[in-house]
Amino acid sequence: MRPQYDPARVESTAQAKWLEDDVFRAVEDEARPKFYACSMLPYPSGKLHMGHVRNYTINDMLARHMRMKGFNVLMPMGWDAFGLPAENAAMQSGVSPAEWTRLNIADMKAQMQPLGLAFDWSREIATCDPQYYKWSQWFFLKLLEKGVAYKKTQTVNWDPVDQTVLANEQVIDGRGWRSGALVEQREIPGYYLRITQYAEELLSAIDTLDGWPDRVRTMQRNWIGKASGVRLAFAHRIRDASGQLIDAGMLWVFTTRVDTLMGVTFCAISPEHALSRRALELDPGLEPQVKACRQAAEAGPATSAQVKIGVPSGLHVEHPLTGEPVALWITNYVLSEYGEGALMAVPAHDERDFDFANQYGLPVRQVIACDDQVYDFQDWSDSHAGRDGHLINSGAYDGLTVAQATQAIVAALVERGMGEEATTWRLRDWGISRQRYWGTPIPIIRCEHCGDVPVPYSDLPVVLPTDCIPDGSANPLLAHAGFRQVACPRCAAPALRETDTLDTFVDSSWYFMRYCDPDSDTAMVGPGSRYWMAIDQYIGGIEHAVLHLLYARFWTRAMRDEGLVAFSEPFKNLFTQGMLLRESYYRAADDGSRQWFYPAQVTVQYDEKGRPVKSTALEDGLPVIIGGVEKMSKSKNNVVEPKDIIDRFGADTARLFTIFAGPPDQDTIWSDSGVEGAYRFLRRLWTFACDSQARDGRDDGVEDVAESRRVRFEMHRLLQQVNSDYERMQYNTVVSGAMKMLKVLEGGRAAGLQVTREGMAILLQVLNPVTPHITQVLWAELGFPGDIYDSSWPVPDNEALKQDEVKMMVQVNGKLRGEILIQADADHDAIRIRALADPVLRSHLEGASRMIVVPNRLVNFVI
Ligand code: ANZ
Ligand code: ZN
Repeated sequence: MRPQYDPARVESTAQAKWLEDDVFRAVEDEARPKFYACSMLPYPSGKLHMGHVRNYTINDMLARHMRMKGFNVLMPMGWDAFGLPAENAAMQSGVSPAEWTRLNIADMKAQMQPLGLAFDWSREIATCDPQYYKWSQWFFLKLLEKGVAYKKTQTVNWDPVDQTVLANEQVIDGRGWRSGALVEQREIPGYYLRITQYAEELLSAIDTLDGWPDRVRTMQRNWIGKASGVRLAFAHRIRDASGQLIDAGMLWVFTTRVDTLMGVTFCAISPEHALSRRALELDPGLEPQVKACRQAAEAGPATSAQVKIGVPSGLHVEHPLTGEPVALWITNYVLSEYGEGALMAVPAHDERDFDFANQYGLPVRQVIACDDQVYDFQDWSDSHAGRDGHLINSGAYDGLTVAQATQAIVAALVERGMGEEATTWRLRDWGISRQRYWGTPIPIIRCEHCGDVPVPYSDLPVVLPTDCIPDGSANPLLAHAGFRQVACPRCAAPALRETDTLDTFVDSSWYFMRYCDPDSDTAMVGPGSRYWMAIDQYIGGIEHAVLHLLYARFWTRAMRDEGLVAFSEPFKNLFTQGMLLRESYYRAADDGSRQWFYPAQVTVQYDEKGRPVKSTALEDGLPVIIGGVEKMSKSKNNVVEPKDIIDRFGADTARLFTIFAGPPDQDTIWSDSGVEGAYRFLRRLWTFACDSQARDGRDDGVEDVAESRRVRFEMHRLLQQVNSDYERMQYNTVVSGAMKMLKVLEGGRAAGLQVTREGMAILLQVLNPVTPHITQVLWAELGFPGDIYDSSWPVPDNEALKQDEVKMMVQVNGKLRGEILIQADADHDAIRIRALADPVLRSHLEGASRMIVVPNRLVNFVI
């Protein structure tokens, strides 16, 4: 054994073995319990960053740990290979998105390889592979047959200069990111998936996801946004140009607080509402203000913090209970897609209405009071919005509690035919058409005679041409004659292929099932998915907590209803890892821009608590602003390159540090000294192994029995702790547990040889999932049997955990009276007998009726 730890050598030795024995290929085996551990598939940006290292190490630890516990483990990897960045790169570099993506995948895979992750690469998929997206197309057609997929017009961001549709993130301050042109809203046709049909089920099943973080479950609930309330009508006599009453003379609104109906001081509608359009016809002078509302509404949902604007429409509606006229306002804060696209405003009890009323001087009428308190409404905090008051200023309803009033008012509305109980959802159907090139082609052919014709199943996949280089203007497929011009599958007349592609969220909604049957060309999913699914542990970032997870849950149900799978929830357990952060430093230029410094370019002074207080640049000694700890980002020059760390210290150190740095589910600050500490620990481990091997050779036979017992006790106690940390995925304390184990072994050199060897085996095994290379090589060097990654996970030995005798304090009525030596974990009777056997104690114990025991430490007799 070499006396020096040489990570490069160790790591290539270990990896050569995995490759040669194809160790991580997962094979279905009904006789063994399975464990499917999966990371959210990465976008092949080409650059592996430390965040990836952390995520995949977490995944890897789980997979290796479960394997050693006897599970048949699957840990696959693949690529979310469609999407906008490839098109942007193509514009800059002239390389086609297909080529760019292919190179990036190869690059990223090469950067992952040194990390020693136990992926089964034989199952690798890329979503841009026709063999994969063929099945997304196939399933889309199935959904279309069933009516779960359907077509309707949608509003999109249209760049009039580039003649292209823009994604929301490509619109910056209302202008196209490339052309700078003012973006228009256009209505164009697109395909939708009826996720709303599954809303109730998607919501109620959240309760069963007890392996998910609570905050993600809450985010899912909020996104689905079920609200129970009342739909009610304000009557009106507003007619359209042809003299017809608009909406049969009813303005419908949705409210969750019908008890506040007598507090309504105006009604509000969105600019898209039919009555808004009529108001504009009647008074064209409203146009500029309505347009401003429309633009403000498009800029984003009006949360209570956002500006609310509005204009009186000049129209009135009638209060359903009092018949009084109520002014109708057109505003930006009414969502056209929520509820009825209209609301009854109760400024006294709804904050959004309150802000708006204040701004436009509209009346505020309090109708709910607690303890008869009347509010002065200087600002919102003076008011009361709760449901625990009773009614005032509400005529016949005065004095009723909120619950009673709700019942009574609903009854009155129902009787008049002016209202009913109703449920509204925030969730909208999922628009899946993207007017982009680099995505899964939507398998539809547009025929002049037959309309939209589905591509016959036998003609799938519709292969995306890979020779296009987008230039930022219209979708290049429009000009691609070879792709676009086809014969209509129905009437054979010349027709045009759909050029829209599927939202990349479609690709990521079921890739994890495809890993189970990656090569099947006769079915979307097969026997593999029956064996492996559902995923036992899904791992990914909190940024996907809403859309990706919701879409995948929906898509899985749609597959279930097609008879393809037998389960509804794809992810039994979900782990959301934290981000890696690092300090950032900058100087502000006169134009407000920032010049970012690398941490290596500055010196920092810290206060006594270790907080950075002052920083100067090395190059000129002048001050630099401390930008705080931020997510690692290239633009802020605070990225750590995995390659640099691996080259200097090896992959085991990189893995060890990113795991040790903090709880894996929390954001963690990177520290260079931490990396060096991790490296030193591995060197110490190596040195200790060398020493113990040398000692093994001598087998001196000297053993201090008490010391042996102490070392075994400590090691098994730590093993107990580490095991429970593994179960909770508290991997950072797994590492600190292993560090303590090494200390115990180093300090216990007088223990017997067998005890040291046993301890060493435990230490190598618990560290193996974190640092698989060094532990594997040492395992072999020290002559332990078999391969460490197939050894069985160590269990604490109860014998070792028994402490022979412990000293217990004896109190009587809380006063210390003496102590006894007794077998550890003795029961109450044994403790009483031992205490009574002591002549001094016995004299104090007369009449003792009760005893309180703190195990192994203290007993208190109560007289
Ligand atoms: C009167 C009222 C009084 C309301 C009150 C609330 C409190 P949430 O609260 O999110 O569950 N609303 C209805 N339709 C809307 C639309 N299209 N755009 C914006 N807001 C709309 O949603 C229900 C409440 O949101 C409804 O109850 C309505 O305001 C408002 F003290 O009606 B409420
Ligand atoms: Zn046709």
